[in-house]
Amino acid sequence: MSNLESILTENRIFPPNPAFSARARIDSKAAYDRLVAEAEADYEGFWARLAREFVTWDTPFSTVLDAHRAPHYRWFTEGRLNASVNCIDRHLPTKANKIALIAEADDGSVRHISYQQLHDQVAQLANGLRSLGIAQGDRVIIYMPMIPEASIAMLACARIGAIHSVVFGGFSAEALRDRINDTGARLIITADGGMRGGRAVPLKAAVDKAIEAGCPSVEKVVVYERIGNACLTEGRDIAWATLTAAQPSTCPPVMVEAEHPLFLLYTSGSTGKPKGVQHSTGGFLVNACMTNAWVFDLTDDDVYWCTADVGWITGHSYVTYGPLALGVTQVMFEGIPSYPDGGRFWQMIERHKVSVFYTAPTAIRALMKLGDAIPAQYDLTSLRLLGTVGEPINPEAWMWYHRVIGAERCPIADTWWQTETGAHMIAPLPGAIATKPGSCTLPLPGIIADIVDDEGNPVGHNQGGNLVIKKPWPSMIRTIWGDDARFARSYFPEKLKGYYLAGDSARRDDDGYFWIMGRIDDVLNVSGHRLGTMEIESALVAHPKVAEAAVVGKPHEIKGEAVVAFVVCKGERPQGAEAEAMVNTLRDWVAEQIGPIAKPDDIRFGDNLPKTRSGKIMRRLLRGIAIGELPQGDVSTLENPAILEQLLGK
Ligand code: 7RM
Repeated sequence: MSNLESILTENRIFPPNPAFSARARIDSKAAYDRLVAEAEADYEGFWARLAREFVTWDTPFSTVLDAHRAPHYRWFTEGRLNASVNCIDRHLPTKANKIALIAEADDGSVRHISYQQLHDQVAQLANGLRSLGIAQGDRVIIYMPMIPEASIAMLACARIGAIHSVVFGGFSAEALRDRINDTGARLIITADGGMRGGRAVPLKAAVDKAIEAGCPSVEKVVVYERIGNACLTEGRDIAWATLTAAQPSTCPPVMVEAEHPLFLLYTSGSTGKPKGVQHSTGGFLVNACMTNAWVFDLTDDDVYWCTADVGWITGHSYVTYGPLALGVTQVMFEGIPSYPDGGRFWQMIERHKVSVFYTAPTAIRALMKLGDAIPAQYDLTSLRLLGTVGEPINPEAWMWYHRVIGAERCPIADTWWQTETGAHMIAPLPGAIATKPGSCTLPLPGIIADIVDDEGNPVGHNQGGNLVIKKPWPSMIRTIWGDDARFARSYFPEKLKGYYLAGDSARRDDDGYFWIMGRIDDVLNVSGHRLGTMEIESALVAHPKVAEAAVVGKPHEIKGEAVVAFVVCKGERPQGAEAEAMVNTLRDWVAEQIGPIAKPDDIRFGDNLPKTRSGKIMRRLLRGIAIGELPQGDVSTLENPAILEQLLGK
């Protein structure tokens, strides 16, 4: 890994906007440096201070970090708390009537829910769950559309100490069944359906199918009626409205230990069955609060909007738990960015006066492809900060986001983190850190990130290597549900000196800025040069006719691996002679942008790329297609399965 080469050069730099810094919590590079120094001088003291500042404890902790069972680290051991109290009850004395959720449905109708109303609804559902016999430690599957009741269900579980596992509403019955069975859930909370882009998503039908196929642990199903199509199975299903109707709107919270699992969230690895990532209550909340306060700089007057679904970790830390724990007003959106047209996001920002907006590079690129005229129709002056997450953002898309959406005024927080890390790890503090397009900048104070070779030794500046976190942090993964050995093997491999292995490759530039180069599994080896996929993709997307690109390797007799690029063009997909000409143009372009070594041997055009439901390109499938094989195995987590055939040319 130590000879992983970096070929991307990006020299633009954007200092913090002085107007932003003037009101930011962390307002200068010096303030950032002081926090880094504080954590360095007294690591446990630093985290203890933040844990007391951001989280309300019912019983204070005395131990900060317990490393006896490393890598199963424990944080804030004696502390007791309840996550729903932190997200709701503690705000009631001062802001009971403040709007917690502005929920816009697919059809544009809007509901406002105050913190008091949120409290009452969470309490009623929590009491309802109790009446069904659900108690501390029981697992509950949540399979819901992006409506307030999804967050309410999560918070109701947290209130009684039940462990929730949210399954994204776009997953199939099979994917759902696997997750139900791995958790051994006693209860499922779902809706009759959800609405996305004018079409109903039949959630309850998928639950029925999953249970029919065999989910022996499931006793009850709670069904929220969203689309007026609830079909209840006698003795097993109960309507949400029926369950909650007669319940009191107060519910004494269960004060759990800091290490009590708040939730499990499944994430698919490159091989093997999905991993149930287990998060704690105390440590998770500390980092969720701290990053919403520092990276998004959320304050009482903000209207915050994270477009992620609650089925992803981003929806846990940056929709349900973090923003509510800080007591802010947030927008929650059921639909999709392209419905009724590609102006939906910008229209919603104007309508709700959104000030902090957080979305994924895949959405930014898709909207960029539609041109500048659409966002220009809306008043986006309420925005003060933009964020991205999920993938490396190519400089081209970064610049568009900065110029067209942020009017060159809003800082961009490119946030690197993972399901396993629970919260942002490397991201700019926008009032303090200058940004560079395509870099997630510097580790947050208290996060000891580095880039090392396969033996755990630091590599030099501008050399690619393994991204690691050298010390435990509060919101880190605790284990893989039911598989401690896989947890240790995957994230703390012996040769790496006890560091947490993120599985990403990255480099640091001369200023110490981190540049993510892609997943380690995706690294190419062309004639002995190890190249990250991200840089070649970035060069391709910089061409004015290219909307999206994915790069993989395929075996090559002489070079070891050859570069294969899958490209989506702006406008129509080129065919015949036009495609041939475009192939030559792009090969020359890449050679010119980064050098002949990265020149694709093979370029294929598609209308789209195979992506996970959260928008990540599935390079594993593309590697199969590159050698002419229709991928075998589970493709149910794929957003658009039909694209595989097109890319294969079948
Ligand atoms: C939050 C989330 C994690 C993987 C991670 C990276 C990639 C996420 C960025 C990024 C470059 C970013 N959790 N990734 N954010 N790569 N820059 N800002 O996405 O568990 O679903 O995925 O996503 O490869 O390891 S996740």
